[in-house]
Amino acid sequence: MQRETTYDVSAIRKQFPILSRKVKGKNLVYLDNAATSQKPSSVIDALVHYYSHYNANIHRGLHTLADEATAAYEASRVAVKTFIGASSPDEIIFTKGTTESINLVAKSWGGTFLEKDDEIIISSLEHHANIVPWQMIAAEKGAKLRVIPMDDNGLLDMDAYSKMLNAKTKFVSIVHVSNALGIINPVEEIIRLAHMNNALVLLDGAQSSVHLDIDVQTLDCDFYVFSGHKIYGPTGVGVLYGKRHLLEKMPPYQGGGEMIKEVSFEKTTYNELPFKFEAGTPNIADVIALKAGIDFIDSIGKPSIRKHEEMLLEHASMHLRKIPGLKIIGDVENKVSVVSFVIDGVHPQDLAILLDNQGIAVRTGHHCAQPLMQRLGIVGTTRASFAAYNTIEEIDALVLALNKSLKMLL
Ligand code: 7TS
Repeated sequence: MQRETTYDVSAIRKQFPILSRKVKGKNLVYLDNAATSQKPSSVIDALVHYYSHYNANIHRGLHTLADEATAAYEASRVAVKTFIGASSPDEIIFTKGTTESINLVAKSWGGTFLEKDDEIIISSLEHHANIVPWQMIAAEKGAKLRVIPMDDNGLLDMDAYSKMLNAKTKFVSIVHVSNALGIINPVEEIIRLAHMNNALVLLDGAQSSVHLDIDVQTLDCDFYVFSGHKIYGPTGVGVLYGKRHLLEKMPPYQGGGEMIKEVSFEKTTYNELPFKFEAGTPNIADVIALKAGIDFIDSIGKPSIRKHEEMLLEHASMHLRKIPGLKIIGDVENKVSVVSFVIDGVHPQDLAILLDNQGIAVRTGHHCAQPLMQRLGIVGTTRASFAAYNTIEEIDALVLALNKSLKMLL
């Protein structure tokens, strides 16, 4: 039997309570998954179960509840390790999210190893979270931020990149998949060239972690970061993966409890990995529930989800292209299930309001990628992004609602 026939989208939808709600009297059509995915009952239940049955602080108390909470917290670390193919759970640091993970690396690694006139490379497609922390540390250290240019379709200029690499290049921080356009960057080649030049590479996996099979050891990236809330997990928890030998050389990001071995007023010795980077009481409940998000993905399998999402993307792109004046931005071969578009004479914000009135949730605006919008010469786009639970009927509802909205706007 073929995969498509075994993909039971209605059974998947039943696992997401929010999908049965109405918005403005209409069935919710949630197409803003690149901002945050919805949560299956298993994730919601994991939160409730933790608070109802074994809420305790971890790694500290010698009592049953603390032992259970510690075991569940550490089980989540092991699940993340497997999810991205790291070699050890010690290389998995829990943070608040992608933003905090990038800030941690910029401050801790950059603060220690960057010197005046060193160069950091990012790309034209970055989310602000992978621009601002590097600008901050570059200003502090007198280092320089360089940007890989792209063509009008959003494809990076790899020739320009290879020419940019030089003896001063210390770090390359690149978005794996663009949040605004869905384009998958050629990160294997970016990493290979950076390493030939002795520069380290961080991959911003906020968008890739949910769609693509990730094996950090095969990719050979030095750091990989992502957010739990975009992979069907809760908000407030994210991940920093780093190669052990790099994390070992980096100083702690914050000081406090848990990250120490021994403290006196004269001197503190730091704890081992990963605890060195997890100062204070962490976000125990959300870390535990993150495992349920990963288990949800594993229960279907990323390749099956990807195939379903590709079918949705193809269907959406085909029908959107037929709308007069509509242009898909980043309409390239190698992308995930995100479709970003502009329509002649229509402001994305006006469109979003009309779509919301019809129960359809999409994202409009600059998508926290203002330099990308400037490069494209647009104020923003309308972005529909698809997840495991979306259906062909929802895409058709989007297309119908778009045509209806355009009649009112034009
Ligand atoms: N990097 C990328 C590529 C992202 O897509 C996002 C969030 C972040 C970093 C920041 O993640 P956070 O969890 O720390 O906030 N992207 C989006 C988006 O596209 N719409 O809303 C949030």
